[in-house]
Amino acid sequence: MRVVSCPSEAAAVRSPHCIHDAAAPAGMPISDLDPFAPDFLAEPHAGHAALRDLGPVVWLARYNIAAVARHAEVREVLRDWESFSSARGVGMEDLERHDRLRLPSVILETDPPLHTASRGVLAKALAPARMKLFAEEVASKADAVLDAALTRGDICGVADLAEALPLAVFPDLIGIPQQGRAKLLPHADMMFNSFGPRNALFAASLAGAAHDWVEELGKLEHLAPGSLGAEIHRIAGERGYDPAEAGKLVRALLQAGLDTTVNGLAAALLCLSDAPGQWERLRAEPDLAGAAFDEAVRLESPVQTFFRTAAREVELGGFRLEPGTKVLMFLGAANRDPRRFDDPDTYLIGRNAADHVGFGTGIHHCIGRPLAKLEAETLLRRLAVRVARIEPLGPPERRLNNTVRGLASLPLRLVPAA
Ligand code: OVM
Repeated sequence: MRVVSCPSEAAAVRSPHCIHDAAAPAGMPISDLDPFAPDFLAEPHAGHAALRDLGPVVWLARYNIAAVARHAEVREVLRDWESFSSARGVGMEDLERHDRLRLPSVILETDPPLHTASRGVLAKALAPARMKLFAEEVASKADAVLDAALTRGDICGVADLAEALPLAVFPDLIGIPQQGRAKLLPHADMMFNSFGPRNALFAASLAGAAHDWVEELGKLEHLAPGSLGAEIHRIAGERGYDPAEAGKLVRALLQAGLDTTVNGLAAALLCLSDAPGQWERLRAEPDLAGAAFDEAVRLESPVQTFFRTAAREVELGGFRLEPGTKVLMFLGAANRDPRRFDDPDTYLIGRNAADHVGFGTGIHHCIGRPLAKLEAETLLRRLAVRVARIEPLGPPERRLNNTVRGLASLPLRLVPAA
């Protein structure tokens, strides 16, 4: 990595996708790394270490934005929603100055009080205590997915497990029709690319955009009676929402809840197949299934990055940021910060990783986490009981995305338990 030291040099590395014109605050370390370049996304850890080591805040000269990669500062930015606003967008663009490419999310890209109201509806529908309503259905679908995988023996961990269970569970749970479900993952891929710059990855994923369809699906008339989607409408209605606003909450869940869970599960399968000792530990103690998932989310951080915008003049890491400065948070780098975690690059299902930021922290922390945990914990627990060994059959392939660290394929051999 090259550290750019003078402004004229910095101008030379400006990305063609740069949409900001702010200048680095005096004295802030400057980097010319492009964290959205394919080689960085494929293998981000050396770049993350370099960014952490440059300082508590770094200026990214390619995009004219500030960035934080250490655990302490990522946590600080996530928790100080008054200084670091979500309402101006949690992607690269500043929604006050740039065209909005995404449909406005009424939860992800809002601040209190609007955020508080939206959050309250989804929090009630997705409360941890409600997850037992779904436990039996998830367990029987997990066993069906495992039946099919064990029949094959040699499988793709992504298609046959990590995608298979959430695809069997999530759309039915929300209550959407069968028709068109294949659009959900490509649409999510486009959505998560859209938080980054308008680079080639984003352009290629635009073909998967299904905005009108996802918006239509949020309407009560398309949602099965008694489903989670219908329940969201019911709770929202009680709180004075009109049906169109309630539909936006269902849409947010549809956009955010599938791809993330798929890649969290894929991460867990990757970690477990790469660490036979940890797999043996899980087999001996299947109650560690939830911890095995959580530790994989720490290590792989399926959601790698989100942005905030300085709402006013703010101080961060000893520097003063101008109002409107974009701040890129490297969740994945924070989760491997040796300042916070011992042996940070090692998958250890018994570690206490409680304050990792893979699900965020503060008022925007992942609202779907209880549901993701239910799906992942159930599958990993049944896997630990029913499978003796889970072995890599070849190298996994990455699926590159501006936000999501994911896999395209994960060749595995499953050896059934006696
Ligand atoms: C939303 C949304 C979309 C994508 C991701 C996400 C992880 C939220 O529409 O609210 O959060």
